Amino acid sequence: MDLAEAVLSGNRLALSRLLTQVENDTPEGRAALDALFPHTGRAHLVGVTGSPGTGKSSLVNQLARILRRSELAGRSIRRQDDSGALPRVAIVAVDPSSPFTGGALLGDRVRMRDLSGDPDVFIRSMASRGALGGLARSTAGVTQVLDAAGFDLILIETVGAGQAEVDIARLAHTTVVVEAPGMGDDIQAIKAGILEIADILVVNKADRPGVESTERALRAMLELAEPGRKTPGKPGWQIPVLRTIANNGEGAERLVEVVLSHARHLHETGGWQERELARMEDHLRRLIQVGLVERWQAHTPEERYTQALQSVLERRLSPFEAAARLIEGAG
Ligand SMILES: Nc1nc2c(ncn2[C@@H]2O[C@H](COP(=O)(O)OP(=O)(O)O)[C@@H](O)[C@H]2O)c(=O)[nH]1
Ligand SMILES: [Mg+2]
Repeated sequence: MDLAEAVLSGNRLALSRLLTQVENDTPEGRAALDALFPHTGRAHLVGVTGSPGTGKSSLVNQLARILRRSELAGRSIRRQDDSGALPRVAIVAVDPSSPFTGGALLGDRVRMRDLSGDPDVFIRSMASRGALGGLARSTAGVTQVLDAAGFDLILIETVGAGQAEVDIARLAHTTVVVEAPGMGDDIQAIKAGILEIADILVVNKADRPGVESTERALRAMLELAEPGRKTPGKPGWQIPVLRTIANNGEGAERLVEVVLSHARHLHETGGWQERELARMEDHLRRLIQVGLVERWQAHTPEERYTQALQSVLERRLSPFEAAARLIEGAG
């Protein structure tokens, strides 16, 4: 049995192995992704993003716990397959400082203990490496594998700090942006442009002073942003601003409900398909870009590149001229 088949049959070890292959972009990983792709498209991808320390990991923990708790699941949280089973949950932590990584702090390990041992919860940390959209690409691959492996909800934690994170957030059907009081006067996420991709805003650490002013600032931002909103799948969705205390789980149930209702909203309004289109377009464009650059690099001797760069430095060629020559010469 090959890796892809083993993953489809629910083998966790095979799943871990394949995720490593996909992260390293090996030929075996690519082949398995090709084989698994027809089995994808069922999972609800939920991005959880925000500045470091806002409580994303804690919140993701709470969400997973709630989704796996039977007394709560009695409401609307069931698998789509009529089995009556609880949804299977995967967590992908792209945050390099995430407690899901090997160097976890003691407190973080304690937090994670609630989830470990549940065979229907799978936690994976992404190594934070790779240039040229590499991280976004491997995250896309990892979520595809988890989707094919039958995880209903895939929670993707990213640090909202730059374009790479915005790109990763774009993978999600539902994006939760997490803020916390006292993160400075101007809200961090706005600087990163991440508010534009938010479907749900969370003010975590609602036990801390300043929660009202953070919430007010977010609402004011929403009012300003609303007219120009062009993100696919948005129509008719009022971006809610929720308060949570991820430490003790307060507000987390409500957040789960809102996340699930966002998926329902997308399905009912056709927003899901729009998002799928946008997601796949984004992914495909990225693969083409990376593939073209890789091909160009393989055909361009390093010296040609260095010489062209030198010519630009000496003002003998403009950057445009140099780029054009390098691209043409690459055949
Ligand atoms: N007071 C308070 N602390 C919190 C809350 N949520 C998380 N924390 C703490 O904030 C710190 C950072 O949390 P973490 O989940 O690792 O944040 P991340 O960097 O966004 O993933 C940890 O020490 C948490 O225990 C909260 O709602 N209230
Ligand atoms: Mg974290």
